[in-house]
Amino acid sequence: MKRALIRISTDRGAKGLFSRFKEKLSGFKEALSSKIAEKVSLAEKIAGKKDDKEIGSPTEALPAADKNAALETSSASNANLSSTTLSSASPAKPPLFPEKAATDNKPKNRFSFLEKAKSLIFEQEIILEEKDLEEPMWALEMALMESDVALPVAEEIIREVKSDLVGKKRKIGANTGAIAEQSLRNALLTILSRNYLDFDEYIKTKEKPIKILFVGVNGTGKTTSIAKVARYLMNQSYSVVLAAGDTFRAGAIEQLEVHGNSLGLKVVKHKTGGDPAAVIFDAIEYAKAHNKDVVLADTAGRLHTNINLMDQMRKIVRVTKPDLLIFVDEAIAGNDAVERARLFNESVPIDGSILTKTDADAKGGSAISIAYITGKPVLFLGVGQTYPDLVKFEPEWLVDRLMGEAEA
Ligand SMILES: Nc1nc2c(ncn2[C@@H]2O[C@H](COP(=O)(O)OP(=O)(O)OP(=O)(O)O)[C@@H](O)[C@H]2O)c(=O)[nH]1
Ligand SMILES: [Mg+2]
Repeated sequence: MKRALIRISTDRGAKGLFSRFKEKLSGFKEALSSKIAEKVSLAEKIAGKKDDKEIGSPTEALPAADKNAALETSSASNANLSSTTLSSASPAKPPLFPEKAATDNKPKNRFSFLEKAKSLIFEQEIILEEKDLEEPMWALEMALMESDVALPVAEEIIREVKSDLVGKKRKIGANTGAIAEQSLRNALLTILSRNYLDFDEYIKTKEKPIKILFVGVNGTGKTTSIAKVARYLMNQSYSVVLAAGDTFRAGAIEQLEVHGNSLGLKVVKHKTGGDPAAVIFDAIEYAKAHNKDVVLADTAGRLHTNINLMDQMRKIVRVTKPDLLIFVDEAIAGNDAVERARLFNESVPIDGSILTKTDADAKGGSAISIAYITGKPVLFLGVGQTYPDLVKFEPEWLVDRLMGEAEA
């Protein structure tokens, strides 16, 4: 099901969007294509020899070397057996090396041929076996690791791709790369859809005022994301109040006020150094008194290792009981962002994430990994520095860009 998306401007840093991820994937696509090409050419070789022998002959689909061996074997057998598998065979000639022929005349020749034939082409189709995928899977694993996809997520993607490719019949088409792409696309969609939450539906159905708290490390884009989400909600006719809960960093209250003024929103604030829990509590009371729909609360940036600030965060959560605790981090931080999300989530369970600066992210690993690792949905992606540069997270949108099928 396609949902409406906010359009992103195309003029801002979008060129680099996941460019490295796409580049790295080409190794996987090439490895799979060349493996398929190898199988196809082997099959064609066999098909070329097919006319030589009658249907029903066990030699009809053998590679040249096996075929000769089998013919030799059959000829040798003709001398001893009344029935023959090669009805068109000319009167039996003595084998050139009778001893060798006798040794080779074992059922294993035919069985190994049958095994091989199984993996070859029937009616323009190819069946890939697990061993065919060793090289392509290695290339895929490397691509995912180099794109900062977290290890358990990379392993899951590889499992998905493998189970999709192994054993199933694939039509041989002109574009073998499409097989690789489709399979990876499905795997990514499966993984990214796992923790999906429809933010719009949540806001629509949740009792008002809805309290949303934004947390994360310094400078990742919390305050900017609050302003973007405020505008996003206002566009859907919701009323919004901002809470200046970052009482720690100099200038943080003023920064939120600038956004409040631009958007025409009430900003509830105390003085710098005040108690953030009290500010946010006041903003909630204000929203209740004025029938506002949503409170968006800013907080100071903090590292999970800062015990005092993490205690403060727990206190804010205890006092204000947010409906959504949103972890904000920047996509460009890659594995670090994913690890920080995991640690925040362990300290105070989050409800979802926003990944900012996706517009500058060439790798894509954090966007692929963060929901899987935290078990909580990605709600939005930040794709630039202005208010409209916010995309509601949709697995299809992200996969289209990761796979290079759409430009941001
Ligand atoms: N390119 C880009 N820049 C962004 C995005 N989101 C935020 N920024 C920029 O990141 C910088 C920091 O943003 P803030 O919103 O102040 O970050 P913060 O997390 O509130 O920072 P602290 O309050 O200091 O912890 C600003 O220059 C923003 O313009 C984004 O999606 N893309
Ligand atoms: Mg801030």
